[in-house]
Amino acid sequence: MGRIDHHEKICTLQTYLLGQGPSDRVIDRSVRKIINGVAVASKMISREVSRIGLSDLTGETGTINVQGEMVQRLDIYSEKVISEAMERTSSLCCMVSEESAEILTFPDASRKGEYVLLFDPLDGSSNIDVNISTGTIFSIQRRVTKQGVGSLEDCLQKGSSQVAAGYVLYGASTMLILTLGKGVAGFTLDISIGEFILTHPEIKIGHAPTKAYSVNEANYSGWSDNQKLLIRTIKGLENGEAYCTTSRYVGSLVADFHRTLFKGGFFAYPADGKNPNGKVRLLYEAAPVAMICEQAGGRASTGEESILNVVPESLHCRVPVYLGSRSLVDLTDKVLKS
Ligand code: FBP
Repeated sequence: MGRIDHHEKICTLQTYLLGQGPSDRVIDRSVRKIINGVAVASKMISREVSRIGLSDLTGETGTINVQGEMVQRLDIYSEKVISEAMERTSSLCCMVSEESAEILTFPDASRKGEYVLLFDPLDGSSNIDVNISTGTIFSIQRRVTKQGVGSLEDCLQKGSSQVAAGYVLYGASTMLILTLGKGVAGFTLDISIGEFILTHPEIKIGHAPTKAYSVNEANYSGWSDNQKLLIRTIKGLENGEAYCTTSRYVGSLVADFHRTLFKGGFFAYPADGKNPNGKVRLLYEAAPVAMICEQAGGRASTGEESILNVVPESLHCRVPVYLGSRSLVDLTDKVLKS
């Protein structure tokens, strides 16, 4: 009898959301439609990312977005395919995208939608044309207003009320990491059948012996004394005891967080002279990643409070980010408050 092929026991994203996988929890129909919609759009983005250099989606559009960043063609393509997939779900009252200054709504569908999607269509886009990993990050909130098209009130909710959060990593393989508030699961895209297959049913933050710290040290001169003390302490320069024995920095939040999730360690984007509130956006970058991190047994802090407790001030507001293994984020809070 031949080797049993793993795929004969496959659990796809759809079957997982229908409670036919390891968890028998059936997810709300609208949330299922939204997550499946993001999954379909991310397959299209994955195809285009893997064809960079071959397609006319390479390079910049020549326009600057609300963040003051040069917009890449793939940023716009990614926002478009996600928006079109979401319109077909009729489950959203509105959306917030990193690439759009204002709230996005659909003329007809928005009225019926019970949820809000907040997303970064292509994170790390400055790495696209050098073929380094990028990603799509998403957060789903239940609307708070009663009816009609969604409003600012529906968007500016704390991370602690997220119904679901996830990201898709466009790396050596394309992976979707998802939490629905009860643990974290990972799915790998099998391009031979075009399905996200459950490959990591229960992700817990890693405990690799050689933990990496991940921060852009080029910003060091703009850090406060306590922030400098924190990084020196982690590197063992303060008392000779290194908490992390190596450093890694890709410059794509999704890629740097994914490694931290699977191997343990520490990722930070502190506030600094250039970025007084840090660089990472709260609603569609920090909050979803923080929910995944904490659901996997890690911690996510601004240095003052849990990222999930921060009250958003505006659609594109930023927060300082310190996340990863509990012990390292506990150390962060202790040093930064000292
Ligand atoms: P976008 O690419 O979505 O704008 O995200 C910003 C980002 O690229 C993060 O992914 C990453 O963590 C950070 O900026 C890197 O910033 P820097 O180049 O300043 O280190």
